[in-house]
Amino acid sequence: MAHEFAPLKNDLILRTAWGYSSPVKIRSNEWRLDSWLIQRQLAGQDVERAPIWIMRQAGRYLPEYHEAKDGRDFFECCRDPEVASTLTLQPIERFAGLLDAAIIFSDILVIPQAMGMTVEMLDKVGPHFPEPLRSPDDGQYERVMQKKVDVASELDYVYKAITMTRTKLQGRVPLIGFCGAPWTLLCYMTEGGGSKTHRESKTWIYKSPEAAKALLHKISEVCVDYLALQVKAGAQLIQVFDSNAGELSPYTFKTFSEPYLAYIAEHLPKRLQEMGLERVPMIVFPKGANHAIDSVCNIGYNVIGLDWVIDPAEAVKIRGDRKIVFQGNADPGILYGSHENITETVEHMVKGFGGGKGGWIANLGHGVTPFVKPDDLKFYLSEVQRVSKR
Ligand code: 1CP
Repeated sequence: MAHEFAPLKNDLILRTAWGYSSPVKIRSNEWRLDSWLIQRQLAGQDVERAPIWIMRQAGRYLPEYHEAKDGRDFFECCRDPEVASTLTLQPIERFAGLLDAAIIFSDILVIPQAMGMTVEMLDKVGPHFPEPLRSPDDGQYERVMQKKVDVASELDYVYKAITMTRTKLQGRVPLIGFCGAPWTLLCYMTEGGGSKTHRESKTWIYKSPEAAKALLHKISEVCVDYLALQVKAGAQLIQVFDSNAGELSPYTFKTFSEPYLAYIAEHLPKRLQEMGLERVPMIVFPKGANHAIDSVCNIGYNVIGLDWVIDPAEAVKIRGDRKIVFQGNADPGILYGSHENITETVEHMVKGFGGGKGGWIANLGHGVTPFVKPDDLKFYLSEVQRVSKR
């Protein structure tokens, strides 16, 4: 039984108390406008400043994360809805009033787990698959391809965590659900973890392209099922993380990544409609694939996440008058810098995205990295608010 989030009476009361308007229909019913800053921004309304959230805003750089985790295994924490919702809320509480969204505490690698693969999180190493997919002829590939993936039961704990988090949030900020993009997940499933050379994933696409495409298609179907159930459980926006998009050339990105991102953008709204649910804004983050911004603007996402390797003004020029919102994009490394340099970076970024008026959700160009001091992130958040205010 998948979890269903029943809107809280409090959501509306609280938001009205904070001076926001009540929900109305917008843009020929594309989705319901909730009156949080991000949603108003996405609806093309005039907003008072840029909304902001940060990839990996929960996690290792926060002392309270280590405290709450208390030495437990990472995936064990993901599977415990009480713990996952506590971890999701930590940055919202620490940076109260400075973050405009929460992102559910989980990982992109829960999909390979649901597809029957074992994934461990090794301390100071990262994800590890004891039995990665090594060739179309090995039994593991066959098993993964044959398995009927029941994301409703396999990932039930994620939906429970989402519903619990919505309840605990009490309407403070909207909640983002997410999944890994098919290409990025294929990399982890074939490499067995992170990789510098991408030997295995490149062997798959250049030696066995048809088997790789079959796997990418299968992952895409699972992503749609999984995201739809996250929305049902209460996720109000979704993000697809293609963290490894930059490993592909412009040509191979068109073959092995973009069509599968497009599949998700096309099929998720259809699935939600079949389930009697309203569509939610969709964000895609094709990290390192700035060559593809022009075409990714046309594949059905509302928001494109940008890494820091492209200048905001350049991205805005590529977008032209298309109704796409950008998200990003300061170098996460700026948080190791001085406050003067943080301010300078924020000023440049705000100017490049055209100020806080519209078309931009502030973030970093990738997740916040370990050893960042929480107070330096706090300074970044408050500078974005200050500088992007009209
Ligand atoms: O305690 C620990 O050491 C675990 C560290 C950790 C955390 C806190 C991992 C291991 N994953 C997460 C949570 C996580 N992962 C979130 C929710 C928290 C939040 O964003 O606030 C999200 C959205 C992810 C997504 C994720 N996992 C991505 C895509 C985003 C990105 O950073 O590119 C990827 C590639 C992963 C794989 C992964 N999970 C964890 C590690 C160490 C890795 C390898 C990549 C990496 O080092 O970031």
